[in-house]
Amino acid sequence: MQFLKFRTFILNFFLMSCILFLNGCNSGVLCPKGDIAIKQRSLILVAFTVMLFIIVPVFFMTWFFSTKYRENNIQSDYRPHWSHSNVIESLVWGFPILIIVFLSILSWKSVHDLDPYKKIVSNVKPIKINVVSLDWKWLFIYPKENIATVNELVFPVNTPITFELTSNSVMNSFFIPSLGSQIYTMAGMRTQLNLIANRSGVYKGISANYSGKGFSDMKFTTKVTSNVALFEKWIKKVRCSPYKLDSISSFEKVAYPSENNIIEYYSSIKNNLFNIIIKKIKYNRR
Ligand SMILES: [Cu+2]
Repeated sequence: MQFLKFRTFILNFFLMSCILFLNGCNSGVLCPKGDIAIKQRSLILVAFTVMLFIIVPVFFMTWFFSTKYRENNIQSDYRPHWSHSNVIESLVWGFPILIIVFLSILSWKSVHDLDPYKKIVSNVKPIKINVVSLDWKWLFIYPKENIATVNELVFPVNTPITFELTSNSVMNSFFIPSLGSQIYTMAGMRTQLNLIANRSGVYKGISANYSGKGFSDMKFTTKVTSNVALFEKWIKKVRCSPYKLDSISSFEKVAYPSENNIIEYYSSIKNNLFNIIIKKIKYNRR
């Protein structure tokens, strides 16, 4: 009876894991849709595998030593005066040192290679987008196109995107898991992030840093269009919006705290708005 129960449990557990593993991924860090995210995934996987070189032997040794040196094992030698082995000492120190050296080199190289501030090399001209985190929504300003949106980010595939980011409130973190690299937004400061999408699609964007009451709904949609024409069509659509962000007072209205905000379009923006938002906070601190 007990055994049957256990067998049902194992069977259910197995089926549940099948659902989990056969489901496949369609979003997130392990399912990258851009160059940066692909490199970050392989970094995660390499570091994970290297760490298994420690974890697996430790698990094995836990079992091995507890079996071999158990009290009722009469087959093994009893050596109460044994105290040192050069072989064990060199393995215990040497192996972790090798792994740390390897991980250090790997980290050093990838930290520079995947630096968010590093421009992405491409034949395609990058698109500049300014990001402002508000309570509790995201404002995206397209300075060249002279438009802005709330909670919707759109750009074409295979085009490097240069983000400049700031916050109009507390610290937040801008993160599109499918494209990699999260970066902080801070009031009165400017951070940068360079990303590229190699596949069109709709990806979710989140705030990865708790920022208060409306934080859990502070999400945005990232639409990567399959060509430039579709992106330009979208710009035209935004330009048809009756709403404008052409003054500080209109910006303050948008910045007023709200939760679970819908997508909004602004057909024109105040010149230099992004820099004004940064300076406003930087120089108005009491
Ligand atoms: Cu931190």
